[in-house]
Amino acid sequence: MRVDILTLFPEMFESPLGHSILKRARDNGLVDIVLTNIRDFAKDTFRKVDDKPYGGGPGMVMMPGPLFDCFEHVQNLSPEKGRTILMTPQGQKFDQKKALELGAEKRLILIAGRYEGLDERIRIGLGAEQISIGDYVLSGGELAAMVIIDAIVRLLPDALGDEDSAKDDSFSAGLLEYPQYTRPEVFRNMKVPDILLSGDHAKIAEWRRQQALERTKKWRPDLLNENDKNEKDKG
Ligand code: 6GU
Repeated sequence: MRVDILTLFPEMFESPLGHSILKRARDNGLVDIVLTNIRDFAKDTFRKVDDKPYGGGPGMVMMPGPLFDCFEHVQNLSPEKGRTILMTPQGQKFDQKKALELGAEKRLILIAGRYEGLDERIRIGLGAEQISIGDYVLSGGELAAMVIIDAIVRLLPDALGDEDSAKDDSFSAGLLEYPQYTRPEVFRNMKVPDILLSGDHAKIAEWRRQQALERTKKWRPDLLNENDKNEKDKG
């Protein structure tokens, strides 16, 4: 899969993309992530990409010209048309289901803009879908783009060392994760549940399912309602 990112701050992506699972996925060719600086498409000698809002008001607005030129350049870097996504708090809320859906695409083009700042003609002209990572405002779409890339890439086949670890994730089954333990058996008077030491794999699986269900009821009951709704939608 190929992911293009259009941003004014490509350096922000270096560390998250250069470590751990994302680094390995890139090194192994599972995902090709290409950063393009929108400022390289500014037309004047000051490399200006934003201007004052028509009608007045605080802040600056991202100009449509450089972004359109940048987008057209990026789109032509590969024959695959791709799915274009504008990172914005006005977008559809991103979740695990969306991560799976986007992970099935051959190409994504993510545009990381600034909040008080996209000329409306960018949204309309590019016909981009809009995605938000939650109901709060970030200073720009960069962090949000990194969040969705991380969530998508770790779901790609072979991105994780252990084949099964993504399937068992929180949310994949619509439930929170069951509690995990490792050595030592007793830590500060807290003991690992006996069942996990029993070697009875069927009983362990049933215990884990039960724990996941209880924790979801207690901490995120909204997820259970969400699952019920999805079941009803299916008929
Ligand atoms: Cl995608 N962008 C910005 N600027 N703020 C956000 C967001 C995105 N998602 C939540 N808050």
